[in-house]
This record gives sequence, C-alpha cells and structure tokens, in this order.
Amino acid sequence: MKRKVVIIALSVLTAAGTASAQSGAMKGMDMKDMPMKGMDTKKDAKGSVHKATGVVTKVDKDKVTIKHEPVLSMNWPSMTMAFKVKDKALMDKLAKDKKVDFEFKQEGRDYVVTSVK
Ligand SMILES: [Cu+2]
Repeated sequence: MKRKVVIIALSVLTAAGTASAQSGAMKGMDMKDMPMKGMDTKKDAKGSVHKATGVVTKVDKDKVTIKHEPVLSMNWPSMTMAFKVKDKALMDKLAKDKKVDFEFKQEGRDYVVTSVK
C-alpha cells in the first residue's frame, strides 16, 4: 500500500513539472498554430516548416543572412545565420535591413527559406 502512494505522488510531481516546463517554453508563441505544427511534426518531421521573424543583414546570390528572433520550434535562441533561397521570387522580397516574417525548412544541413512576408 505504501509503495503505491509513493508512485502516485511521483507521477503527479512529474506531470506538474512537465506542464510548467511546457508553458515556460511556449511563452510568446503563437498558440493558434500549435495543433497544425504538432500534426506536421508527427507526419514528416524532416519536412516541417518553421516560422521566424528577423532582420535581413546580407543578401547573396542564393542565400540570405538574417538576424532572427528565437525559433522555439527549432529550439534556437536569437542569432544571425544564413538561409538558402532556392526560389528566385523570394529573393525579390528580401533586402538588406528589411524586417521579415519568414518560413523555412531544414534540408540536410541547410535551412531553406520557403516563404517571406
Ligand atoms: Cu538560427
């Protein structure tokens, strides 16, 4: 009997810990996108699209450097990094010092911009 009570107490503690860790991680996240994102991740983790906001610091022929804000779906802090741009139409939307809302996906070792707002 005593053993069972200990197990229940432990599982309650674990559940509480998980819940508070999640709400902390989700702070500032757009909650209405969550169900979709979860489904995408389950279906095809590799091809899932991530949303980010940042300022373009450099534009090259087929890549762009963006100082982006934290990307929680990637577990990334804010940083400046290069993204590949395969779609030429997206290049027209990217200019130095421009603030952009963009989406990207991981392809092998590259991060490829898939849309720019
Ligand atoms: Cu980054």
